[in-house]
Amino acid sequence: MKAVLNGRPATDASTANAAGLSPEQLVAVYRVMLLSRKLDDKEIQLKGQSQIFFQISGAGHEAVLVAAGLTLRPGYDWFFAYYRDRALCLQLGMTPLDMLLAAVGSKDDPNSGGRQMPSHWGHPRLNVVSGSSPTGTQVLHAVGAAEAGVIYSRVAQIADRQSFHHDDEITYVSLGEGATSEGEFWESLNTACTKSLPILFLVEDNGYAISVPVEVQTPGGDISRLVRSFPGLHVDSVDGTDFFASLRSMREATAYVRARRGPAFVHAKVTRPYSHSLSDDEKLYKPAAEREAEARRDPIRRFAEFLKTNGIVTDDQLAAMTADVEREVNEAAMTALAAPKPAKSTAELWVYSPDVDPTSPAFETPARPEGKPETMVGAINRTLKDEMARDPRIVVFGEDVADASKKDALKVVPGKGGVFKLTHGLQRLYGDDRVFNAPLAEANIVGRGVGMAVRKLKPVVEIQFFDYIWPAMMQIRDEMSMFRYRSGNTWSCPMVIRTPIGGYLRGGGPYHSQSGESIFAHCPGIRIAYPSNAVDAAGLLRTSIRCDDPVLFLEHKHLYRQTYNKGEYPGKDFMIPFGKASVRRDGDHVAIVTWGALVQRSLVAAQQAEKDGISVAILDLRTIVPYDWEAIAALVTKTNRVIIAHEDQVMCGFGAEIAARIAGELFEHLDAPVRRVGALNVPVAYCPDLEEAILPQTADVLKAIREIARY
Ligand SMILES: Cc1ncc(C[n+]2csc(CCOP(=O)(O)OP(=O)(O)O)c2C)c(N)n1
Repeated sequence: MKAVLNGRPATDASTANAAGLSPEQLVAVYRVMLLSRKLDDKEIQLKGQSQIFFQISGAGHEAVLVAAGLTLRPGYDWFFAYYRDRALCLQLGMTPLDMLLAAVGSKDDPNSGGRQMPSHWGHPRLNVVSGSSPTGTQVLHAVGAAEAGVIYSRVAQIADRQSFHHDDEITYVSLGEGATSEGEFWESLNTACTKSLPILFLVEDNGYAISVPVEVQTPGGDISRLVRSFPGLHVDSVDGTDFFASLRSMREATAYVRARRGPAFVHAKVTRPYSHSLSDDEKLYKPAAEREAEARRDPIRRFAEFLKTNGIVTDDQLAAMTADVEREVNEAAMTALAAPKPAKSTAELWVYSPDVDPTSPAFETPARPEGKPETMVGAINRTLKDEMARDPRIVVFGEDVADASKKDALKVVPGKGGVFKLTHGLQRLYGDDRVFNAPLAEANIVGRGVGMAVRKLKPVVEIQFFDYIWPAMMQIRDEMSMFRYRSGNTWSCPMVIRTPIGGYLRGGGPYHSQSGESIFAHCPGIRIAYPSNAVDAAGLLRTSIRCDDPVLFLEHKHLYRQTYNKGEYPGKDFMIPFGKASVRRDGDHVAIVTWGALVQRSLVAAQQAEKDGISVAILDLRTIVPYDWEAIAALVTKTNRVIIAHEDQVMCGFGAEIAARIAGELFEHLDAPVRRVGALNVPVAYCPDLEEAILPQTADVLKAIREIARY
């Protein structure tokens, strides 16, 4: 006779036979599910005792996750796992100790070395990539990782590419139904389908995002219904508390993806018996009847019932297994509690690569000037061409960066190559697999770059205008900058974001004139280069590409084609180390620390001040992170008067940081107040007269020089 659960018959042995699993395998499945639940229980107990500091459970999600883990291949496929994916990670090979070391924040935690909350999985040997906490960012990393596999399979010039991918690999990514409301989710489906990528989406739908029910997130309350119209996407909806239904669904989905028929999407309905986290109490918003109905669908209870009903285990054997699992969990907890915490002295480790130091002399290579003077556009374009020839792992993508996406068109047109033509000719030289257009979606561009960089490609992406970088801010601030730190130096995503910045366009208006380097300087983990001339642009871009950290490479639009900053292309190995400012003018009375478009304005102002007998030194910082403190200190010590001149607003501009440091560390060398020159605290207006009033001009710099010189 069949047992009845929640109005449905429990799966019988014939279903199990059809799944091709032996009794021993079925028992092993149950044990992983139970282990996952008991680990949650243990963590909840430890949190109650203040022995761990955060807990979020995978309870209710175990059946579909063990099914996924059985179907996918650890260390072969790639995994971007949601915080509920404890059972998946156990099935893939993570141990209870690996998990509890994260909970206690131990230095030996393989997920993060005590830097990231527990249940944010990461395990290099298994290809489980470090997870973060923003709910939807991982889907774009997964797209980039899946794309990386495709690129490795196609770009024959990558010498050791066979060791970086498998022809039938799958990238798995999971998320909650709430997270499908994030724009990044839709951006990821777009690219997964336009490029027919080998990626498997698993939406674990427990009906709530904290307290918000699915019908508030999703029109009609059913995400799989909405995504069915995506071309080429295999879509299935399944009861994720039913192990056998989940296994069937996962097998179908993975077969589809492995056969390279396209991406797959599995929508699994699960439960969430332990509230959202320990900070949440679902009784506040979920009625008792609903909770009781969920309890009847509990996957562990259902599977235990199946095993008993079909004579695979007895009650006594189940009890013995439970005791054994509890013993294993307790032992792991004892070991984890005794494990060492990271020393306080290590707090600053792993913000940047410990292996490659872009400030070192290795990045100081001589210029070998070639040919006639180039504009900054020419210098950057040639640097990209030479670097792409040197390293076939470099991929370039962004909006409009390709010459022509349509293959037939490329034969008969000159090619676009970027709205400012910085990437012109790259697609023609290096092919569509390495140079391609992205959809009009900035998070998509940066998020995919992160996923590719994690798999050791070198993305050099373009954000078309600095003014439109903001949709990518989550990816930049919470992902790109933190990957290395949050994973304890286990994962990293060295990549370059090139973007045109700044104003002085006479008509650029509020949305084509923005500055804002200080905003990114406030994100530990990113390096920022900001060249003011063609030769520096070539040298700094090469260093950006060859270094092992994420770099924001700021290209001033107004400086792209000036004649005053042209220079001979300095050759295909020329590099400038980061953190080395350039003294553009020596002087005795006043020092100006500057960068970008203010370098030229300061030079002109200095020439004028010279006529008044004021000798002005000018330091072009060239990189904002890191910045050359020694050079600043040397000039301040010499002149005893300093101005910091930048295009960005004075308020919270990067000059504030430098001024504060000078005041704090060089006070006794100052004969005058530290003066800042920058934009008014307003957006940059369209009308050229207003723009002129808003952005700092040569006359503003000259005025500051004269004022400061009077002290
Ligand atoms: C971008 C972002 N916004 C808000 C949060 C806070 N937050 C954490 S989990 C969560 C709900 C997620 O719901 P869902 O995706 O359905 O997954 P579930 O927790 O239900 O498994 C929210 C709002 C966050 N982590 N990230």
